[in-house]
Amino acid sequence: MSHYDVIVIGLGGMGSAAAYRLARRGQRVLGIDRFAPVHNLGSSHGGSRITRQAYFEDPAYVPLLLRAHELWDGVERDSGRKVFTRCGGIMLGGPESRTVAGSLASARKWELPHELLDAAEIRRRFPTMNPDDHEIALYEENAGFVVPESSVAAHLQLAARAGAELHHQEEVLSWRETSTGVRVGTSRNFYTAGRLVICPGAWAPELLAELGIVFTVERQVQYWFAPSGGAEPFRAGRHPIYVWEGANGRQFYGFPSHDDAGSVKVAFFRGGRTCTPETIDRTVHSEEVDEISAFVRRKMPALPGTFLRGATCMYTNTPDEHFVISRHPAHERVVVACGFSGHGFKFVPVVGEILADLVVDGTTGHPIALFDPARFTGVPR
Ligand code: PYC
Repeated sequence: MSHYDVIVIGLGGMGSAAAYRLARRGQRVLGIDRFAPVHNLGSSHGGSRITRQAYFEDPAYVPLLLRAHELWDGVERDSGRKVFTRCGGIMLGGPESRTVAGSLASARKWELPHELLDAAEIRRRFPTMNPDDHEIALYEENAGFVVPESSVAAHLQLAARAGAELHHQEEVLSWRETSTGVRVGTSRNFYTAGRLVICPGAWAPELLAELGIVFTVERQVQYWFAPSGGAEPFRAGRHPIYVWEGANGRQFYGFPSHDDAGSVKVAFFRGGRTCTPETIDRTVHSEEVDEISAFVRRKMPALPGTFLRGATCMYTNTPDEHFVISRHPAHERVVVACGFSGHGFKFVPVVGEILADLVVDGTTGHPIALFDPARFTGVPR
């Protein structure tokens, strides 16, 4: 049986970053994933994920985002792959909306560069957008998007270069803590290690049932359209990433066009059906295309234009939509990162750094109190 310092279960966004950061810190790492890289069966695909810093969800995320942006630059430099495009971003809605008011609170608390735009200024700067007169936006130039597939590929490449052993198409069937370490059983073999990192994505309910957290896995649909009038006004540089909150609190979001086909991606943020990785309906239905088309048409008159394609993906939501990043409350040799609730990808490199800290040092200097699983279970770490 092969022995390692650390085994990382799951090599999607978070696990690939953990494998890299651990190997870089001199650990003998085995990473295991049930699929071949880079796949579209989990939550690390779709060509783009928003990144931003004036975080409406909670100002506690901001220091992590500042560090993540530094680390994205390093990952690009070291891997030679383009991962992060800083194209600016706007958070739109009524002045009291969570999207606008929450972003402004974070920007003010952390003195982040930002501007407040009224509806006329939004229309002037971004002619693709047609807000209602009462709507405003917080603009931040440091926002943009990361390409999840490139992130996974870059982190796996860097992990392998730093000495990690990476096993793909190998399913983890069991794990347990022993008196001296951990033992992991897979579809191919048994392995032992001193420590275990579990980054299960949508498989959290199955692999981390013992945490006692009610995870809800949610089906999400991403849509790509060819705008009427062409993609030029939607290109990065002219068009920002955005999250737009409607009067009923429903948010939709989107990206500039960044492919040769001139496609523009939009999606609703949340509101999808509950699923599991096994039961998810991967067909995108015409009623769904009609629903998002009607929604975006009101706000962005050149959309929907022509529907090109749709793809499904999964969010793994915690009850409060904040992450879980922690040492396992019941197993001192195990560290977990899960429940990213549809807004985690932008944190990938800093989550990798935190997981490596927790394994190697037993603690981290990053502020992660918000992500303690004890908030749900009352069981302290
Ligand atoms: O991660 O910022 C985000 C996001 C917004 C909408 C969906 N994801």
